[in-house]
Amino acid sequence: MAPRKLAAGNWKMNGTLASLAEIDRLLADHPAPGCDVLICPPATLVHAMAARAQGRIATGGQDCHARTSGAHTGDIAAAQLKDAGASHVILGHSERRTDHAETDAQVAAKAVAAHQAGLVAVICVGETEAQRDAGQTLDVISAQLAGSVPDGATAANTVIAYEPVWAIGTGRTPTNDQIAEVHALMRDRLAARFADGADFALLYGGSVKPGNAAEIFAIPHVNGALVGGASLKAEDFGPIIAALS
Ligand code: G2H
Repeated sequence: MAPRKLAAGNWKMNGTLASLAEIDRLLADHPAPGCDVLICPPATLVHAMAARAQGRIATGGQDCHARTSGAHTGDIAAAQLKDAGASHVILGHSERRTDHAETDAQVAAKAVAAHQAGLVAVICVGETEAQRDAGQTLDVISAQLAGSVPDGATAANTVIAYEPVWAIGTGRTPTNDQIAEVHALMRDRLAARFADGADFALLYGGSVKPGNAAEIFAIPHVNGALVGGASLKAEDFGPIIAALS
């Protein structure tokens, strides 16, 4: 099995029920995309989005708790996301790692919970600018993969997103060679650890937009993108989906 191509949108803390009109526009403009399409809205919109998209666009959460239930005010269990209609969940996004001090071990525990609930875990890794400047990028990515991806991961239940922290929402992107180097490393690491490591979908994320998507998708081992700002409007996300299709 070759890795599946995936255009994933991360709405972050943006959007209201009115924003779901973008789903209608995407479905009208791209009725039969040549790749999987996923949108991860705020938790408040997961159920409504899943109902609106009717399986033609997958719906995901942006985080889940490692436990299945209990006294964890404000948190959401993986099974609750599944119950609301989600099929995926983003885990270990750098904004979670920074804002909530999430560790690799916590991300791995959340991924186990996601898998147990039947969700695909979209696990994010990425170096800071200081780490890149210090020549530590490959070591950082290797360590995050080793620590954040649980032993039960398979190509069917896990997607990896490489998101350099310094490229997120900044308009800056790595060079094609820098993306290629990290994606080749991730492929090697996954293939060394998992029987189907060659089949995991590997996404690039960080300031992907219509103008740079095709170039990024041409890089070896880039199987799609995790898109933030440019996923909010169909007029931006649509061309990215088309570039991957
Ligand atoms: C990186 C990305 C989406 P943006 O966080 O995960 O956001 O495309 O806005 O840089």
